[in-house]
Amino acid sequence: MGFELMASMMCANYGNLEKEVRDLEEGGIDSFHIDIMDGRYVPNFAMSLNDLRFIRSATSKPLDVHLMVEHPINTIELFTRALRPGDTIYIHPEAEYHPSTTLQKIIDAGITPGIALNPGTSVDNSRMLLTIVKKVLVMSVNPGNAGQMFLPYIREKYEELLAIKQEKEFEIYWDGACGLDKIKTYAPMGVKGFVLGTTLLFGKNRPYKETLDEIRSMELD
Ligand code: S6P
Ligand code: MG
Repeated sequence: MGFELMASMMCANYGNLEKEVRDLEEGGIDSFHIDIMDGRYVPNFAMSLNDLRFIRSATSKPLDVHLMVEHPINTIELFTRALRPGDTIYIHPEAEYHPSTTLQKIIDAGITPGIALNPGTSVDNSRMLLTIVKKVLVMSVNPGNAGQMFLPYIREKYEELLAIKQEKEFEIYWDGACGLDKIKTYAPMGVKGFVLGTTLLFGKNRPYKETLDEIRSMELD
């Protein structure tokens, strides 16, 4: 079974972002994960719209934009205009009064719609949205920072979503504290892609290609 690997670009070396993008591409990354934070919905600021625009211009691979902002509807056009068909925008449903309106704007702009579910957000709260979205990003850490500890109670949510997915059209993606063990177990169960940050890919003094090759050649459970 094929699975996708995404690079969490908030963990990249901003001293030479162009080289980071090139090395990741040459290493065989499938897409670039862009974490946008507003300092309100989460207590941090990560990447900017300008970082996003730069990465969009530096690669032909898809971009995965994870909006951790309050009321994304207020600024959604800034993001849809900076992206291309094939790119994805994830919103957090609880950050919006009417998440389906925002998702519709994403769809109308030709961008793939997704929702991100926090560790503390139940699937039930977003059940109707599962008929609209193409992707569900399941957070295995609380949103806001890289390098956090895996929260084991989210396992239940993966199982619930994997069961619902049989009758719907969305795919499930992993975000947060993703190690080899998680890919080994969850890829065969049907999780489609994994966001790689400090746990596995960045800050290891090891070429990205070596790590990505190791992941792809690993024997799955
Ligand atoms: C967290 C963010 C994530 C992190 C990723 C980093 O708010 O949405 O995408 O960047 O989790 O990976 P790691 O392995 O450092 O947890
Ligand atoms: Mg993210």
